[in-house]
Amino acid sequence: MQRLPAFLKEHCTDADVARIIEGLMVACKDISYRLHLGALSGVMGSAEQENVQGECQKKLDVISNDLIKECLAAMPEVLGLASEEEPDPVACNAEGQYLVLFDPLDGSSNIDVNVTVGTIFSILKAAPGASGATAATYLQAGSEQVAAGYVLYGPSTTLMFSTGNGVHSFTLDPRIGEFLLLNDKVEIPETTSEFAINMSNQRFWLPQMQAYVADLLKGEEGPLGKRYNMRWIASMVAEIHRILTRGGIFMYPYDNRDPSKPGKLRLMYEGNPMSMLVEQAGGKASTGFDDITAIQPEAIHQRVSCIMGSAAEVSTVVGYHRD
Ligand code: P6P
Repeated sequence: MQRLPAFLKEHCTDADVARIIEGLMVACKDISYRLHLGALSGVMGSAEQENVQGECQKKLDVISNDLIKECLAAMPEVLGLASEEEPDPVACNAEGQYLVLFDPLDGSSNIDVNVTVGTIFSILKAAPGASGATAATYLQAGSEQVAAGYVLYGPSTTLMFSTGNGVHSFTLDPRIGEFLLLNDKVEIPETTSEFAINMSNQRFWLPQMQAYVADLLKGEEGPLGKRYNMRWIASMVAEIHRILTRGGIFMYPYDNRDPSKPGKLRLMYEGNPMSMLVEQAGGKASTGFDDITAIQPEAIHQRVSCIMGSAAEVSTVVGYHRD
């Protein structure tokens, strides 16, 4: 089974991007090791502080963020970074041409109950002369991403990424510390009967989303004509990994609990990278009204309504929003 460095050398035309992905994996292998020690690592529980999102940080949120920052700051290819756990962008190396945006540990509310979490990353190219410390440098549409991926810390540690020529999956062999190629062309089935959404928010959704979910719950007798199954892990990386592996639709749609937030998930380092992966694997990613990767960002931590997965099912949901 091909090792990640050899695969990148063969398939990633941009050597700088290849080096950034390889460098990121050094931090992710360290995160994987600490997570798989669980409570023995002594880093479970709350960090007793909040991040810029107003969310209570776990100790491993802070540790993971620091590990990734340290890795990226040491790479001459990296001009700057933006993180869910950082209020502002962080300049790295003036000679760098790339920007790395990441959620160091997505789903971290699951850590203390031993449920799968993951690191999500997005890579953009900086405009010539841009500053890594300025938010405007990062505010590019998802269609501009040169690479995107995640590392899933589950029963096994899996890397899924794309540099624009399909989606590739790897599994970490902890005996040798290498990511080994599993599938060089990951594809999402066109149709599905499996949906993922947090049903407790049903009364806060737009009427269009309420109508779609009501119809899919009618099963074979309803207008969608089939029985659906439901999953909700409360860890986007785990949901998207399942969908990339066997199909499905993931939805964290707009809800009116806080009108200032058009969704819970963050566009730049959750919505965009996951949308690139889903689209590269033959799926679709929409807000219900627009393609996620077409959105022109206005702020690094802005939120977005996410509906993504099997193309035919996402098109059905978009149809409910447009009719
Ligand atoms: P809820 C994790 O906190 C996250 O950002 C995503 O990974 C996940 O899909 C979602 O929030 C879960 O949200 O409201 O169901 O806890």
